[in-house]
Amino acid sequence: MIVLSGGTGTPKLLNGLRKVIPEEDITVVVNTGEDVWISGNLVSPDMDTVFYLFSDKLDTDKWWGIADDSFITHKSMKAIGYNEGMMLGDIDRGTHIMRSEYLRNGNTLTSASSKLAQNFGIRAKILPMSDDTVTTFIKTSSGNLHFQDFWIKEKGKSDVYDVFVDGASKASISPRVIDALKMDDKVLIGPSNPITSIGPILALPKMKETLKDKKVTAVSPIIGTEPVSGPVAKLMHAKGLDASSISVAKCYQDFLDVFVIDKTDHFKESDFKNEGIECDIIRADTLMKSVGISINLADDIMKIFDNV
Ligand code: GDP
Ligand code: FO1
Repeated sequence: MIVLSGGTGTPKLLNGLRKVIPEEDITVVVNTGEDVWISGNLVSPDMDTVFYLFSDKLDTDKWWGIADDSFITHKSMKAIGYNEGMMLGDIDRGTHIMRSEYLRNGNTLTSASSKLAQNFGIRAKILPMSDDTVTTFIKTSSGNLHFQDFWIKEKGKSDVYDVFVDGASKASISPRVIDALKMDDKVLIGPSNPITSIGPILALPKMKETLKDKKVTAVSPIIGTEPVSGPVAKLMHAKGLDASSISVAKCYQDFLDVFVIDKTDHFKESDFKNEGIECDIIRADTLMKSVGISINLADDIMKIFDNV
């Protein structure tokens, strides 16, 4: 099973999936559009969230960083006049240093990531979507902001006029992702932000065409017109979409076989059909407030794949 992931909604589902199927059978293709160099090292938030999840280190209150990490270095630097913007934990920073050292020694991001996964004792394959630099910018009233500047420094408050994924059209899909897609025909798009988490993965040349030949199931990160969390509504509006499960399905309709919406979603199957969305619509409990709900959702998804 190949899972396309951002850094919050899909990791919650992966937390169930890894208890339902063997970890070795999971390949996660991770968004790197939010990566950023800070204090000399490459921070890759979505990759790190997935690493920490699979190595049982993740802070699952925030869904980023390491549980019980300290922030001594970050706070000491701030006290003498240097604000890193992102709160980098001390142990988390160790991951950034290792990744960056592997890169400085000539490794690709994919091989640096597989070394990290090995060091963490992870058996799932966790692959960055590309070895090339791809960066998501948010066009706002204060200029074009890196996603992290928009989300952390500006607290997502600016008006958003557009979102663009710089470097995507010239980037290549990571060779290990291409191999994984040749070997496996089941692709799950987790409940991640379709614009800033899944959008950059789909923006890579040949990705959408490849997905047309796969069995693709996606889970909505929006229940009816209510996002579970994060800036997805603002970002979808900037792309001319209203924030709804129907609009999420529209983002994927060229290659989507099954769309999983929440059991409480007020849209009916006919509402999707009326918008020209032809895939099967399945209802499930998608609000993953506990690992038990994540496990049940992962179970439901495995049954869907058995029937596609
Ligand atoms: P990011 O990288 O932190 O933006 O994380 P993702 O893109 O992976 O996840 C953010 C999206 O996950 C948001 O649009 C949320 O609405 C959605 N989300 C978060 N938790 C849940 C959940 O429990 N269920 C569902 N269906 N969506 C969720
Ligand atoms: N999110 C915040 O809202 N504030 C932070 O200070 C912050 C620090 C941070 C450090 C490492 C990391 O991997 C993620 C971090 N995040 C922080 C989350 C991050 O900004 C985004 O939620 C993800 O990029 C979205 O996937």
